[in-house]
Amino acid sequence: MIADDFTIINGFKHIKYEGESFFEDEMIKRSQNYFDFNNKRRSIRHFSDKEIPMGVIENIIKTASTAPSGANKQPWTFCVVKNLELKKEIRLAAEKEERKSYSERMSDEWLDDLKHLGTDANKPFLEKAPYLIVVFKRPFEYDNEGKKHQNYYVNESVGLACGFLISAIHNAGLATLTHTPSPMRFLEKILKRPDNERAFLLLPVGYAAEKTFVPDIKRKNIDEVIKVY
Ligand code: IYR
Repeated sequence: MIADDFTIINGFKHIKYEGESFFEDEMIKRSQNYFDFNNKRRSIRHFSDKEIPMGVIENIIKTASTAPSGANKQPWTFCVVKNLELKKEIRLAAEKEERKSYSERMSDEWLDDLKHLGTDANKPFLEKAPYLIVVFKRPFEYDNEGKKHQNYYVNESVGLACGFLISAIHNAGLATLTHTPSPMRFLEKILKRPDNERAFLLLPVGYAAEKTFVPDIKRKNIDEVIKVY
């Protein structure tokens, strides 16, 4: 006899979906509130060095790790850097790449597009923020015999996990910045990551510094981003 709280598909156990659903009025309220909350999220460049409990960082990363991924391979590793010397080493290496990017690699149009954000090659937040989360993608895995196995939709999967991560950081009342010092190979070296990992994104995490200013920019209007068929 098969119990009604699970079933077998292709020989694999499937359990009951436990997702919640709501009556329409509740759904409207919740979706509006969630938007209002997310609409307050901003990327910031000035952090306080105030401590954050490691348990919060763990919860944030557990949330990121709930993201969907190709064939459920969860092809990501989140490195948490709190060590001051390591943060400094990362800052110096990132600034070295960024100086090259700003002076040689980025086009005039790109530099022009960045002007209103007030960015430059200096990245003091990489030392100031209490934590750096360095996200690595894992294009393949090794099995116990050392044979390689590809992961699937790795960029999509890790991009989604980063979205969840950023949202969880905001939910905790903390702030971050999606920092992409390019090229990012130095992060693999400094953190001594295995050869199946590639740096994907670098996120300083902390409280916003007191009186943080952010650029006065607007999100696109709903009519510009939605097309209903
Ligand atoms: N990676 C550089 C440049 C940069 C690029 C984009 I696209 C931005 O939105 C902001 C900055 C830097 O972090 O300064």
